[in-house]
Amino acid sequence: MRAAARQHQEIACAEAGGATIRQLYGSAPGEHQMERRAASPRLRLQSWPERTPREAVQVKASACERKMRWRCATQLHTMNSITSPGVHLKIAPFSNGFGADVLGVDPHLQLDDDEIAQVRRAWHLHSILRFRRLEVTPDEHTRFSRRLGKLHIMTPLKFNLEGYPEVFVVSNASKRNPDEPVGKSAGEVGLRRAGEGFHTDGEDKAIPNAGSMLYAAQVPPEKGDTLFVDMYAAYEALPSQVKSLIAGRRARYSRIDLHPVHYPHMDPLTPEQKLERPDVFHPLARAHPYSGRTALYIGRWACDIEGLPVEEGRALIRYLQDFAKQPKFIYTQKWQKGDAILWDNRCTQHCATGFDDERYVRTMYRTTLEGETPLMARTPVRLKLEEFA
Ligand SMILES: O=C(O)CCC(=O)C(=O)O
Ligand SMILES: [Fe+2]
Repeated sequence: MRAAARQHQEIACAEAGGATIRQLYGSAPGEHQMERRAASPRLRLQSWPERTPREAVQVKASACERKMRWRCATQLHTMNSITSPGVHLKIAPFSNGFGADVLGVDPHLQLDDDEIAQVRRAWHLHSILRFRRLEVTPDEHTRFSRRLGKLHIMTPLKFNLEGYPEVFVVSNASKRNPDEPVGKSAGEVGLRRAGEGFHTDGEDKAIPNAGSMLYAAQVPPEKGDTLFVDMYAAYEALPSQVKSLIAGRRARYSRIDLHPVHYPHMDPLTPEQKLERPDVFHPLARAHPYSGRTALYIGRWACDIEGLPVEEGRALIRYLQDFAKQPKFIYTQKWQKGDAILWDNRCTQHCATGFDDERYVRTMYRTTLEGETPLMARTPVRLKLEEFA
């Protein structure tokens, strides 16, 4: 065997040869270690399809090149947007490039076409954009969002703002007096305690939402933060064996199976609602249609993994969810009234955190952008499970 071919085989072997899923996760991150379970003796992971050494090198080189190009583009964009004359907005990235402030923006979000193009570019580069000191009406909020893409109308309609079906309301305010929390009685103006658990909007639908823009109309004096995860960074940091393991694989998302788990306090789904929310399958390694980068795509409605025994799939999902929750991937938004965050659901996850909702009111308005079918990322090595003969 030629040296290069042997080396290639050794790499494939080191990444995949004979390892069980349990062995691959030996070093689970964070405090939530994956439940230890007996590894199935029938599973064997092998590299597939075989790549020639030349192909393997090419794939690695082009991935490197893409990363370099992306870094250069990010830096150039940042420099240009801060210094170029004639560009109205300033894009000030947060310290690690995940997230950026949009400065110099009109408080009513009246932007010209160049500024919209600038916002769109910055959004694709930084994944989340923060706008501060806005004073937008629901009309201005929807008009601005619509310039970024087609708007999605959330169902059930009862949580949307009256007269504005495109504005979804996250709130614990009482309908009788919107300055008061609803407390234990019924009759709040929007969906209360929405999104408490890491997720991406619409992950349980065949066409998840591309983005969302959340505007803080009323905030509590403490807590009620929103956490955002950089899922590009999470993907990039995954051990190579895990990247190989998830390559080409899809998770099953099930509102039907997980509704009782995530919403035990709510009514069970009706047969009609179940028909409206059938299970869907999405790639675990997702290619962003505009940046071309690969993000880890996993959220709280993921149940198990196509082609893996149920328990193995669940363990892998738990591992990936815990991996993504590491503080190093998280930006915490501490809301002030008038803040808005525009996020990209294709490469981030988010999670609302609690506050004293019997004492304070928190009212957030969200517009939601229609998305596209998630793209499977092309990756250098795919693994398939084989049974021992
Ligand atoms: O209220 C929040 O912090 C976020 C809620 C949420 O998940 C959403 O609006 O998509
Ligand atoms: Fe959400």
